[in-house]
Amino acid sequence: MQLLANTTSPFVRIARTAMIEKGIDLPPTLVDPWADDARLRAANTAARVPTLLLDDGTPLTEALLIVQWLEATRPAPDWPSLLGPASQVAGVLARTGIAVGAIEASTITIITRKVTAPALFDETAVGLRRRRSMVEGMQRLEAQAEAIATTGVPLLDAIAAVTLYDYQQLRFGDQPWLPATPRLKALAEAWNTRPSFAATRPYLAT
Ligand SMILES: N[C@@H](CCC(=O)N[C@@H](CS)C(=O)NCC(=O)O)C(=O)O
Repeated sequence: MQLLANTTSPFVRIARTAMIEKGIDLPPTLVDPWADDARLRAANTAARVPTLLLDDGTPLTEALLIVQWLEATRPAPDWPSLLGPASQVAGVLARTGIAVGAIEASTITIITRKVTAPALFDETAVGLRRRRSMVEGMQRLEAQAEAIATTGVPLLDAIAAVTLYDYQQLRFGDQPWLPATPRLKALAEAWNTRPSFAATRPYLAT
């Protein structure tokens, strides 16, 4: 198995954290998705990370599809469920959706800056719309933070919320519009002591 990844992508982090929790602690194969890496191009027509190459060569793409594969192939009770008991799944997925929406707005902002440079995409009408998605997504998750467990095996909502919080700090930590989210901060601090989170924290490669 090979995980094509980079050091910053929040989608990579969701997939990697989930994989580690399901017992697959695979050192990532670092690629630059923007450099048209041949391995990435061959495996994923979208040329994006994460891309997980299974042992039989099957390429899995899209972070949440990788999570689906993990849930299907390593199900509870032999493996921890990332969705929790049936009565909690809707809430877990609803909170995950909020986090993923804000994560997508963040990565679109970072990616589209490459298109519009030297003009800053962030201040355009669409850029401001994406900012609103980030701000409102973080605020809504902050309001629901107490529903996200902080101990035991993390569920998908915890993985996505911490991934969002840390990515926002990395990319937009100096921006005045970034809302204060003390509950999400505490959630991130709690989970980042766990190996699957600590090993996947994003950093800017030099
Ligand atoms: N929907 C995809 C998004 C993956 C994605 O956008 N990855 C970015 C890095 S954060 C990438 O590889 N971008 C390269 C490109 O867009 O060409 C997922 O869930 O995995």
